[in-house]
Amino acid sequence: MLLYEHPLSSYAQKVKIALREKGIAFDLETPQAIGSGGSAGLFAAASPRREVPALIDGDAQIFDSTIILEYLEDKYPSPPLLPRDPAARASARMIEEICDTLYEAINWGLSEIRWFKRAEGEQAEKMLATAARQTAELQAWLAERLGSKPWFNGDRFGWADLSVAPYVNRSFTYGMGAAPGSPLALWHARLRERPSVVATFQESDAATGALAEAAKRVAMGAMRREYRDHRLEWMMKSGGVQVVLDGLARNDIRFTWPI
Ligand SMILES: N[C@@H](CCC(=O)N[C@@H](CS)C(=O)NCC(=O)O)C(=O)O
Repeated sequence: MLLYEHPLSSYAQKVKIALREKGIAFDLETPQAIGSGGSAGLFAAASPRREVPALIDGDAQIFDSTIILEYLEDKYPSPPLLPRDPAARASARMIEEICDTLYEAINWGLSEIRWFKRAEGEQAEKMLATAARQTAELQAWLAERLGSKPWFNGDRFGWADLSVAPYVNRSFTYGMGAAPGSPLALWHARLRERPSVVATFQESDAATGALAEAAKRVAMGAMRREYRDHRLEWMMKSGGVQVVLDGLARNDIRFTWPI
């Protein structure tokens, strides 16, 4: 199995945790020109939006983290990552949906400010404050779903947990983690003991250094950031209308295929 990924992609992290939990051997490759929209070859054929993750398994070419998780669960049902109970399965999927769309967009917006320097000074401060408030609201929603259970999935770690993991972990690295000693913070500490998660977060931490060059790479034309669906909405609703207009004027942002 070959997984096209980027170690900083939360979506790729979900899939790597699942592969490791299931004990499936896989190779990793970061597609050339990822982040520019100009990728080619097998990756681009497998992933028309030119987004990671994409999984190649023999003749099967699968894009989108949720669809890849479903494929893995269908093909390798043991150990199961989804709970058995229909309501618990629906709960796992709803948690994943909120994290992949609304939570991810906040983290992404924060990286646009912090690493890509899309906003600075007072504008950046305001946007950071908005992101902090939104993050706290989503974490409160997640804490309610967790309740007194050890895992979002129930008694055992699973699909719901690996779907929350990259996003809440990123919040901690951005200084927007859950309050120390809170159920969500204790869940995060338990999470960070699992070998599947340790390996995945180590890969992400190792790649963080390259972000120092992010704004320079955009200015050089090596990257055109994908302002898609929830990410674009986050910018528009969180004080970044000018960021979008500037990016369009400089042609260093792009929308999703097909243009
Ligand atoms: N819905 C997709 C989203 C994947 C996605 O947006 N991946 C980003 C990285 S986090 C990407 O590859 N973007 C293309 C680019 O930046 O060029 C999934 O769940 O896999």
